[in-house]
Amino acid sequence: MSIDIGIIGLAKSGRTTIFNALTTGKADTGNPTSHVGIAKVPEPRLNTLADILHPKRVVPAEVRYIDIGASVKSLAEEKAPSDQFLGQISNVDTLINVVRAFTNESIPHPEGSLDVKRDIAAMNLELAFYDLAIIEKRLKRIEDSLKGAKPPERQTLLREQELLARIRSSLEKDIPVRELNLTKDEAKAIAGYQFLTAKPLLILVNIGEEQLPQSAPLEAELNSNFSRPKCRLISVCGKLEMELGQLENSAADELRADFGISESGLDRIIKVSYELLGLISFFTTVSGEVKAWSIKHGTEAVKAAGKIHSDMERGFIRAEVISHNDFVKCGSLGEARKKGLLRLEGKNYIVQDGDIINFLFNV
Ligand SMILES: Nc1nc2c(ncn2[C@@H]2O[C@H](COP(=O)(O)OP(=O)(O)O)[C@@H](O)[C@H]2O)c(=O)[nH]1
Ligand SMILES: [Mg+2]
Repeated sequence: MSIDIGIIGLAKSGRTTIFNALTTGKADTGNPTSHVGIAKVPEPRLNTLADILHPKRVVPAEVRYIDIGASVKSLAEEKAPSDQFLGQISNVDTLINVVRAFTNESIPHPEGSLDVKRDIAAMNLELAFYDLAIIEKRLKRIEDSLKGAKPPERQTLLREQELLARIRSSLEKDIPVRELNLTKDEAKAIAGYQFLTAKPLLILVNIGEEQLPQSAPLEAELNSNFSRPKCRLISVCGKLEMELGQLENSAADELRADFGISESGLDRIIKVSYELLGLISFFTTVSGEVKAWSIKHGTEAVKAAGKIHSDMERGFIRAEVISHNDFVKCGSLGEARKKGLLRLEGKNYIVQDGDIINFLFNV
């Protein structure tokens, strides 16, 4: 299971540019189809481990970015362009909405003028509209099914009808599904619908190079309007990040410094996406490979093992665990064992961010 991040936005907002930057890809920005690419998750602790252990291979975690070529609006309409787009957008774990803030006379804005707030609100509406269309269809079906339904099935249908009606009235009041405090059972009941407003949302304001000096106050101002639960907003210069991605690291750092950017915009995008998704990293160091893995905060050791291999989950015995900090202090697993810092944990141990784990299993 990989983490999938879907890139949406109005036309000419810079979606494909951002996609290229994130995946060091070379997708044609003039081509309105969807693009799929892989990016390595930046993780400084992985490099620290590599410096100590000198492994044969260093393997970062990966995420998949999908530049959804079609507009969300067209997907919500009856004559959807293709099932491929629908499948792609409904299966992503989180959404990035690219909003245009850069000016470029030769590339007209589809709405005729530049207005960041208007465009953010418009996309929020499109997402809600998409979910409402799904709800209407389902409610109609429930009504039909209720006509001939026997008691036990009837109860289930009525419960779902009530839940969907409640979600519909929230959406109509501009409250996305991700902000509803649904119970575990309710969340499970609607999981299959893959509502777009249920997914975490990163609003990515795509600024021009000349706006970089004002990016902090711009972000602060927009955040006071749009930051909500499971929704974050940051600004990035997509075009510059794409160019930086084509350079050697040292040249990129130099250029970034010239622009007064302290942190790579791409690193920030993935960091915030991870926070939105509640993801943490753990590490394995077996057979000459140091690897980083991403899991949801709160995952049990046995499930983390399953992330690596189903055999490890099935035959799980115990996990040898040490925190990244303790390991760095000790400098080797032998020393850590001597100091008693290598812990033996069972199936239900909740994996902590930065844990280095050796899974013991038999099959
Ligand atoms: N000046 C400037 N142009 C940009 C920026 N980001 C994208 N563009 C240009 O805007 C056009 C549309 O970008 P594209 O990524 O294809 O947008 P999409 O339609 O959302 O996929 C392209 O010609 C890009 O080079 C930016 O930050 N500054
Ligand atoms: Mg595009």
